[in-house]
Amino acid sequence: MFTLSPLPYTHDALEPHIDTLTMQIHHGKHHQAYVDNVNKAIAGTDNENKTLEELVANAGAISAAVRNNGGGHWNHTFFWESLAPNAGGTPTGDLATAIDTAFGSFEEMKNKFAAAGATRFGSGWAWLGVKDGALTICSTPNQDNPLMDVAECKCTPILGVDVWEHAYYLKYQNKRADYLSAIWNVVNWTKVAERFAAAK
Ligand code: MN3
Repeated sequence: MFTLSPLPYTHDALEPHIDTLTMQIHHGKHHQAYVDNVNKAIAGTDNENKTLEELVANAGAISAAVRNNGGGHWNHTFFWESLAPNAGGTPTGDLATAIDTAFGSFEEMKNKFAAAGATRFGSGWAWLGVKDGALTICSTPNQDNPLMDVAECKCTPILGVDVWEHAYYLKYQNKRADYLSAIWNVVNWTKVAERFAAAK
């Protein structure tokens, strides 16, 4: 059975960019619910002993409950680790070079990522990932991600940002673009660079 890991920082650590109450509800209630519901979905089935990565990779073939809640558990775990206090800034090294190669500049990458998040109708995620050795940007609906068999876009994600209203509504209300602009202040580029090195 899966359990909810503590956040890798305190609930108020991402202030003022992501507010404390949002972090408390998002991690303690929303993420906890995905964990509880994926556990319910696999209890007593052949999928009970599969890893989360195995469930996600086969989510479409298994069930809607595993797709939504296994995806939700994987995505949120990935999201918390993608962020950090005293983070942001600009990527360096091989990642910075790959961003320039794929998008022209860091600013253009941010614009394209924000557009992917802003144009996702309803709920979903924006992703920066590696495909065929190069960086790519896309978005997925609901709790899908680019590792799923049913993914709208396939890649190895290195950064994922939640664009569900529950991720930003208390502070940003309907202004998803403002949230997507503020998020760059708390992106953990050290972590993203580690994932890039592993993926390429
Ligand atoms: Mn969420």
